[in-house]
Amino acid sequence: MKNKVAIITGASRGIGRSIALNLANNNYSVAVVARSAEELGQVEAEINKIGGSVISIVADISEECGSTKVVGEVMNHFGRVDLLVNNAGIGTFKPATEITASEWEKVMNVNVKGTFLLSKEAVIAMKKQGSGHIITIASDVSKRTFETGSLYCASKYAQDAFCTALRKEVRQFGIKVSVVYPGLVDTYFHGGFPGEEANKNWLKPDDISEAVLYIAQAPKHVVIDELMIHPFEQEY
Ligand code: NJP
Repeated sequence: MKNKVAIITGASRGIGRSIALNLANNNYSVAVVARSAEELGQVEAEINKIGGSVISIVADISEECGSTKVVGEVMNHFGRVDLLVNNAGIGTFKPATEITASEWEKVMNVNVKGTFLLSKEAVIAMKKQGSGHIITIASDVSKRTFETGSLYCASKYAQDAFCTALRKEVRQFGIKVSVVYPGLVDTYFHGGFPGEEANKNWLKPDDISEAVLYIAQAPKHVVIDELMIHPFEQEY
């Protein structure tokens, strides 16, 4: 069977890297996207090593030219896009009175505008194909809030709302929209390094990539709209 083609944003490390490797291991051709060329090159090399089909695209997904570049290069190289994983994301955690306007814009631009821009370009391509799947890595804080989380939670609520509305728009074109809501995952996201003792019971990136694979591989007549996933020890 011809490989399906997946775009994974934020694939230079953490959850996105694991999703890219897992999809490549399961016969997807993958386009890995992030800003850091060097880290992206390492992921590309890892996928080549396992015999996968991969291109890496250096782009800032919060810019319109970045998202058009990503989908344009994927269409040129692979001729189609079956799966978009909106994974790239950032966070700033502080009391609302200490958040600057530029911090607000930066987080909203990556988490919300980036998801919108990539999804828009992917939907245009998927509509022509009559099929496709968009999976967004949102957060459990798309559905709850916490102190110092006003900016991050606002961005994840908005990202989720965008995806939920998009789901209603694109079902008629054969396009599925799924959202994953992770709890704590042991990555670089929290400012430290993966593997620290304090995070030993957190989810691992591979836990999320297994969930994404499960969602992506659902039969044609099935869609997993939402998947909430937590470390067993994390209260929700
Ligand atoms: O984070 P990290 P995670 N354009 O920091 C990329 C959500 N989440 O894997 O551009 C393009 O290790 C960045 O690459 P680079 C979270 O909100 C996490 O944990 O080279 N790419 C890197 O590859 C996010 O949506 C937890 O710097 C951009 C990647 O994004 C997703 O999971 C909990 C970019 C970030 O890797 C992945 O986060 C939760 C841009 N403008 C939700 N800006 C958690 N870890 O606990 C960043 O509920 N990237």
